[in-house]
Amino acid sequence: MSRIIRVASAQMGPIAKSESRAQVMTRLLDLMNEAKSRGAELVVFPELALTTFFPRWVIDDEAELDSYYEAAMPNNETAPLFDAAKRLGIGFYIGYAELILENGHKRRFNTSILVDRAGNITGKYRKVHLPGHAEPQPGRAHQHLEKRYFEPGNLGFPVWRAFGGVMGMCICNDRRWPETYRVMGLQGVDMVMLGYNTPYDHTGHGDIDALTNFHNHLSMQAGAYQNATWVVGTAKCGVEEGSKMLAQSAIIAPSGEIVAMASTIGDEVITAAADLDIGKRYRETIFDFSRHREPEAYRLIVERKGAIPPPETA
Ligand code: ING
Repeated sequence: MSRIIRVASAQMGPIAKSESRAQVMTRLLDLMNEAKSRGAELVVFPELALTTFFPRWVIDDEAELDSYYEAAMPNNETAPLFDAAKRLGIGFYIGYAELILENGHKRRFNTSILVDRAGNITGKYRKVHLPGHAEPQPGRAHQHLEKRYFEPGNLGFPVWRAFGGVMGMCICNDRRWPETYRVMGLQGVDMVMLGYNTPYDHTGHGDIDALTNFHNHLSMQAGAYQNATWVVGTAKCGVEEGSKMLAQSAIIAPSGEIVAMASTIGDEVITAAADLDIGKRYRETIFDFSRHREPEAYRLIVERKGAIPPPETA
């Protein structure tokens, strides 16, 4: 019997700096209700879905910076989303800025959680690949200071048995790195959920930034196909505080095919009936890792951070 998950991607348009948690919550609840009305049992919200993408600015005032983080989850402002999930019987992925106190010190992560259909947190992930810089860069219209405001994630790439399958999470830039999908693929993941906030002016190189849309889907489609998994990628998009951000939220099958895609740059729900057994067929043939992978041959893939210097030319 096929394992079908009716999944929704709930794309969000811009969140203004001035938008309160309550105003954002209203939008999230509207999107969750729309997803439910279409039969979804799981909805994927974007990265940093509760606030504007604040790493585009230098923020020196600690109280102002802390205002973008959640010190607890759920909390008074976000509880309505958990209550709605329980009432509607729909689970969700949501990204947010996490602030914890550990041994009297503040630690900050770009985090996502997976919440089940009873409104309980099933899993947590903290973004590993932080793009951009820790120090402001001269000449940029918008900074990208995730390395200033977050630590690299310290939870690895776990997967969880939930929604009738094996579920995994990542966040935004993670989707560009093959290791992200492979670590979960080796754990038999059936569906990778991710949110993204992707500005069009990230690198400042016109030829690269002009391919932002192409590289977005290329990364997710390749990750899906090469690891026999569904990928649900949800954008926060549109022109947010002057920064133009990519939309194109998509639901991608283990074949690598895009089966649903957003067509606006605002709040929009897309859905698909994801047959998890499609991935199973790829894992039993082309990507049967136990039969076809040769780890001994991958000797250059060691725990290295940087590139391996090629041999000097003779
Ligand atoms: N944003 C972007 C992302 O990885 C980026 C940064 C944009 C990298 C364009 C490369 C090209 O989609 C976040 N938040 O990671």
